[in-house]
Amino acid sequence: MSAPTYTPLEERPLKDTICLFDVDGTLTPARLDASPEILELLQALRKKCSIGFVGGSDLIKQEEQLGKPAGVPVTTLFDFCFAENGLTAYKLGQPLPSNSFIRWIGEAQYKELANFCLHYIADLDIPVKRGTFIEFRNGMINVSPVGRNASTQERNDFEAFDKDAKVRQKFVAALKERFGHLGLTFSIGGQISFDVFPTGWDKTYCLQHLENEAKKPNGITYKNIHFFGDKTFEGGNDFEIFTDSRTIGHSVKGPEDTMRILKELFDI
Ligand code: M1P
Repeated sequence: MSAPTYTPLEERPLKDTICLFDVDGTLTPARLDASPEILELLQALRKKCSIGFVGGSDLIKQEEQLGKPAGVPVTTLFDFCFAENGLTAYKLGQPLPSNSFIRWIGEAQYKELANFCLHYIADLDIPVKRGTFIEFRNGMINVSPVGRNASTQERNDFEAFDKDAKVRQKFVAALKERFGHLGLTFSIGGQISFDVFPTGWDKTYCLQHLENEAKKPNGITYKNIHFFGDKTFEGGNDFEIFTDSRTIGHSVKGPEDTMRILKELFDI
């Protein structure tokens, strides 16, 4: 595919409508590439309204799953690209204001938080400890009592151990007690760790970029924000934006289902 040409946003038939898509499990099979069919359908949809994606991973991952299979930069395929839930954002290929965890929390408070975690881990009596107990990411930190260098076997062992020992649950309770005033969310999602990020930095974060559009000269007020996601159940990472009063939520079973709903809704 060569870089798609597009009609200016304000000249599209449904100019106050945008379709926002989760990536994994919605536009692509989990962790795999987008199919030519869905990429083509998205460009047909783009003739009618604005389109965007909102993914939890960084832009490199979305480039691999969406841009690479299309053979063009991912920022040319969508009007709005929201990586890391919108902390990194592009409109028509141009960057929008970005944000980061460290900018939000500040060095002094971050140091307190990191020191607390490292002391807490040092005092933990667990079967195995490896390395990288705090992973510093752009939009969050990831804290692991066993350490992110754990092998697959060590991961599985820790997960099994933690089911009974509740190491992570107790760790999170201690953090909430000590840092409750900071407005942080602690999320135990995987096998060996938990994520720490500012409350509200879920997928709803990207909606502020759309709201900002309305404030620009001749900017568009998006009255209909359709969101498509597969993890829309409580605890899933699409839940907040799916249930947000600003969006019209669609729960999908996979890319084929997304395509089916789009064809029905937009006659494409
Ligand atoms: O996607 C769920 C979690 O997956 C990983 O967790 P773990 O290493 O504990 O299995 C991490 O990438 C974590 O950030 C993420 O929430």
